Amino acid sequence: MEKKWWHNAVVYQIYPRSFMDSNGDGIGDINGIISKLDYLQQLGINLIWLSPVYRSPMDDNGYDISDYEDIAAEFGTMAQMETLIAQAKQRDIHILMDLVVNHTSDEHPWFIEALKSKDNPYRDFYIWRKPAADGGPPNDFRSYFGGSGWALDEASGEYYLHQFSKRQPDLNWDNPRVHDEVHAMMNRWLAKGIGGFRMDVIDLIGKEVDKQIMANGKNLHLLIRQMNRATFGKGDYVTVGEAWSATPEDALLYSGAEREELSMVFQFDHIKQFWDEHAGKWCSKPFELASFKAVIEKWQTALAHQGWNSLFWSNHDLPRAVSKFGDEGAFRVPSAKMLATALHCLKGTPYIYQGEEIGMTNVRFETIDDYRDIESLNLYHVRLAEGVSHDEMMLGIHANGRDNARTPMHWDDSPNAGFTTVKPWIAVNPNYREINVAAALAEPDSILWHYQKMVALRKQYPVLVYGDFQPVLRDHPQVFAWVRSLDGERLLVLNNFTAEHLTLDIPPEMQNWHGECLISNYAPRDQLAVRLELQPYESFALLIGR
Ligand code: TEU
Ligand code: CA
Repeated sequence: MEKKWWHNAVVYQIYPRSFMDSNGDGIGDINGIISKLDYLQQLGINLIWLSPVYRSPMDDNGYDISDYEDIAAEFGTMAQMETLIAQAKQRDIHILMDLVVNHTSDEHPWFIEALKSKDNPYRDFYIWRKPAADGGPPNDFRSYFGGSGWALDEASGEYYLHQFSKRQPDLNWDNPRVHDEVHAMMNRWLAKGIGGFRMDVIDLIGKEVDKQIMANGKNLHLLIRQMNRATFGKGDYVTVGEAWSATPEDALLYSGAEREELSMVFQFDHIKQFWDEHAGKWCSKPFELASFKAVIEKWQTALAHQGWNSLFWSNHDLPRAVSKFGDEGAFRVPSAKMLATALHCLKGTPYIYQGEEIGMTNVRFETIDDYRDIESLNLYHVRLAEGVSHDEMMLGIHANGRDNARTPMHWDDSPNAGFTTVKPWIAVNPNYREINVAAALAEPDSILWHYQKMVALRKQYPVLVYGDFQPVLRDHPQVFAWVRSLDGERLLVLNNFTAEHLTLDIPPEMQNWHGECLISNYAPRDQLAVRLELQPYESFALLIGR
């Protein structure tokens, strides 16, 4: 496999609205991010995925863009954005901008023009259909944010498509003028010295609307190859596509070296597997290790020698990692460290979502009024109208609502967790007095220093980057273990995924394994034996001596 500069890099995702407020308006901003670059350099990350900071009416917190080449006033100015890019680069950190081109805001000039008349030159930048015979929406396609995916434009009597909110009209990627405009915009951002792009719902841009094929439409990969050749393919950039529909076969199409498409994709099998078939994320199934292991092994094996995996437990749309896969209570610290070791010892590019490195947890606001996320708010009302009880829906939002990830970052135990000096745009998680960066920096054995060590190990040990993945103890119901091997070097990674003390019988062929324990969340383990007594969530990585 051709080695890439970013193969041993770790990505840190920033949700600007909730990261750091520098001007006391309760909203995080670009100068706030700049003020924390030394902290990120100390953590050792080399890439920042920056969720949208572009001009936007913020119907979906910036994923509804009205100007791709201007910065939202509440986040700052283009000059500040250029300073962030430059100051990050000085610290060997490269910025991945969020590319949201499946849709724009309904305040984008293209859409404002399109609304003027059916023969406006920008009309065909969007997807219009005549009403159904009953005057209603053209078909029964549902928006991800509830309700119909079609909105009526009274003036023209036609409906436009919106897969997300009605203020996020979908762009028509069958229109080559859309390609040209987007490619030109991307090249202007690349010229500003960014490191690449995270691409929002990229699997949806090739949609075949009338067949209601939204994801993986027939032209999708052609569109991505065209984008590659017209923009980032000209340089050594990092591109990661969000693809909720992706299978391992799709991922090989997206990230195969000879494909000239993307560096990698975000796939969500390890997330969706715990969603209810019918209620989806609003009714989550309990975590179950066997099927979880099967999904991770599937992806590690499928992209073993071709393509490249992304590795993440959470992001700005998902619940907090330690709440979903670990323990928020007595074992929050060891389980958060186990999740760090497990993720960073798999093959692919690891992503750390802001706050994960200090073990931030989900939040449980009592009333729906404390929530801000358009998806949660919309679906709360939609499902209550369908007869779901308030309590049941609040359970769903507490478990999988997107605001779990969006409460302000905990910098210290001062009011509002040191995020802002005034009332924040969304309430702070009350556990900030215990869980915050200042406390973690002061505690040598904290989750934060564990992440820092894990990020550093990735730069030291090529086996962590390029080593083959081989599961061991496959049938163990509570332990997830594997061996990474490269050029005769072997690394055993063993994780107790439960709060139980476990007696683990070691297979004969592994009993004399010994070497250097690179990282652990309890006492280092530098040799195995006939049997191991594992602590709750115990995890270690053992570089097996030759
Ligand atoms: O997300 C795509 C998406 O489908 C998820 O938001 C979805 O709602 C799911 O329920 C996740 O929990 C991307 C962005 O990441 C998200 O923030 C935007 O809201 C969305 O696209 C529209 O741009
Ligand atoms: Ca601010």
